[in-house]
Amino acid sequence: MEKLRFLTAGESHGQGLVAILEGIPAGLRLSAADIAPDLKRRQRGYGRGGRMQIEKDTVRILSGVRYGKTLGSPIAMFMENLDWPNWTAKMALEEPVEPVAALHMPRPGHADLAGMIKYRQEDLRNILERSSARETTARVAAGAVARRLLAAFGIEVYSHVLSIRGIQGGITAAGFFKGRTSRDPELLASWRALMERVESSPLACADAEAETEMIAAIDGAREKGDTLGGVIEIAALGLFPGLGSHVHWDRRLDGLLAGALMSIPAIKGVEVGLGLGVTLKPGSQIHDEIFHESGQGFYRGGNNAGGIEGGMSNGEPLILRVHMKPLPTLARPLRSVDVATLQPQSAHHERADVCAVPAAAVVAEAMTALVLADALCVKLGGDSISEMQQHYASLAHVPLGW
Ligand code: EPS
Repeated sequence: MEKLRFLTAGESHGQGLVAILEGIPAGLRLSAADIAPDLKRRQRGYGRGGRMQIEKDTVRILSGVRYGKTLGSPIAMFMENLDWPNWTAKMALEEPVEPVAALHMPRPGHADLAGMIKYRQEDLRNILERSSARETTARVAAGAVARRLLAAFGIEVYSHVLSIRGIQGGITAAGFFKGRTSRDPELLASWRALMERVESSPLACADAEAETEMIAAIDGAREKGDTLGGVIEIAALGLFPGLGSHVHWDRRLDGLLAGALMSIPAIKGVEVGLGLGVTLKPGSQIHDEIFHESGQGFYRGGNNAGGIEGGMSNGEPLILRVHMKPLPTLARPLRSVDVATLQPQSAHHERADVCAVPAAAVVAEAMTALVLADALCVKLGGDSISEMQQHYASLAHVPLGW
């Protein structure tokens, strides 16, 4: 990212998580209450393990805000691990007085073995604590701030679960907005209502019938000591043309989004618009024809491009699909090798989730929001919200404005 940057710190069972977000312009209204809903949403989902009964993620803003508004200085945030008191010996900062048993059986599909080799560690806890998806709590806090910035310019980011283990819901943002402009207030209102229903559903799925089947699949996987992955759809609305750029590889919005989303643990693929489907049809059936109407401006016959052409937003809804693998911590573990004895052994098992796709959807929203907020800052420039708003207002007056 060019204007925004963020770092996270913290181990899964350590004292807590830290996020530092820098580059948010001055003058954005922000309080912990703006971040709380996303932290809560990330803890959701049928198929999560016991840990989510312990944690009640809340954020303490340590810097970067005064009298309810950002200062333009780094925003530091702290989220406490409520599980920490149960881990003070195993995760002590000092040498333990009593020896603590090391973990020796790496899990196939996890960071364990490659991490142990890379960092020359004999206890796989030294790897798993940081590779745990607990870290995504800090990303969601940073993403919630980015979302506030986007909202100040009418940009909204949504997500929902499309499928679990191949069980497919029938409702997609791509289908919902097909051939209709997302700037239509009535259509937008019914999309928002749909997304509100998604929020109250156990798997964040828009299709209630498919969801019942997905829940049964998760129950079945839990009984077998197995785990399930799935697909998330992201939709960002209210974007104007020109975020990102065609001029260089590291300015292309699709590349930036794919990289950010692929950095989420367990994410194995990202598609934009029609995605891999573009290989199946000729160009004449793929590309979205261009129309213009006075008052309405430019619009498209469809949105196979998913809102991005030439590495830039084109003003249509941004549609992404994010593919998540089943989690590698299995209650009925796969075969592995004890790294101390080099003898065959079952992989390590700790308490974990059977399915975390609904949680990953919120993380995917956060990463999308951070990339879009960065692109917005690059496009509009300025160090304060009021400066950005002046630039934003001027876009409507250029001859090829939107
Ligand atoms: C995770 C294992 C589980 C999950 C965790 C990710 O944690 P624990 O080992 O404490 O039971 O709950 O996710 C979170 C803690 C979270 O906040 O999302 C793993 O091994 O990646």
